[in-house]
Amino acid sequence: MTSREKVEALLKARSSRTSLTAFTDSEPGFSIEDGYAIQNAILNQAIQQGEKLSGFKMGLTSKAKQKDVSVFEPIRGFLLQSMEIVPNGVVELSTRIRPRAEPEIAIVLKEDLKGKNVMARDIVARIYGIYLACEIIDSRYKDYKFKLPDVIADNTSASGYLLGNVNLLPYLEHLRLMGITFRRNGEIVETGAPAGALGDPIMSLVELVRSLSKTDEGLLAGQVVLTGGLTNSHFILPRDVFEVECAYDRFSFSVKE
Ligand code: OOG
Ligand code: MG
Repeated sequence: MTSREKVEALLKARSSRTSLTAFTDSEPGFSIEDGYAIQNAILNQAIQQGEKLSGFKMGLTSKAKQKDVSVFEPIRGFLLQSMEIVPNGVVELSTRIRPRAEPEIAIVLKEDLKGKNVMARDIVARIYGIYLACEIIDSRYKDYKFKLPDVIADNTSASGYLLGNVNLLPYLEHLRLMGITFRRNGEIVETGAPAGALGDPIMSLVELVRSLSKTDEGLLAGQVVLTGGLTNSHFILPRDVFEVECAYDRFSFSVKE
């Protein structure tokens, strides 16, 4: 399969809601670089169709997530404005294949930042906001079975995201060890802490900015960064209500057929 065919296959999987087998199954030489080239082609196509880039996501930054999909390296994807769902809003199943949800922390900078030697303090000096978040992922591969290059090509399974309304920046000092609960229909299904993401969600931004700098790109003020799932993700089913909560914020979403 050519790169173009892979792009088309991923887009078609999404629009027809039928999953693919991972490219690496039949093409063991398919590389991480090939994966990012496909992810970029998908982003460029979305931009050409009038979509707006709203930020980036880091994935597989926690042990819980890495074990779940048997991929042990952080990855980067992009977010589009159209993927954002308002807090306490509705997540639609009709445009997705087999979505799952995972609690995360999102960070927004107030100043642009780029550079391959960026440090945590460079991030901290530029934070505008820190938000409780939830990501909706939806692998375009059957049963979430993929290797690193495949999941990168599939924009790291990105499908949607919600951010809470409370800016947690005043509590930065307590962020790493601030407990988070994840409830499905009132029952706790996961508990976690922001430290789950590379020890500190700030380190996810360090990784992201360093990774963007390889192609001389950077993170822009106002862009949303999802720093990575803190717990296992959970399948979302019709009529489910999920809630994410921490000491200073909580929001929910309901799931519609
Ligand atoms: C890959 C996406 C990983 C995260 O936060 O770790 C991710 C997947 O689980 O399908 O979004
Ligand atoms: Mg995620």
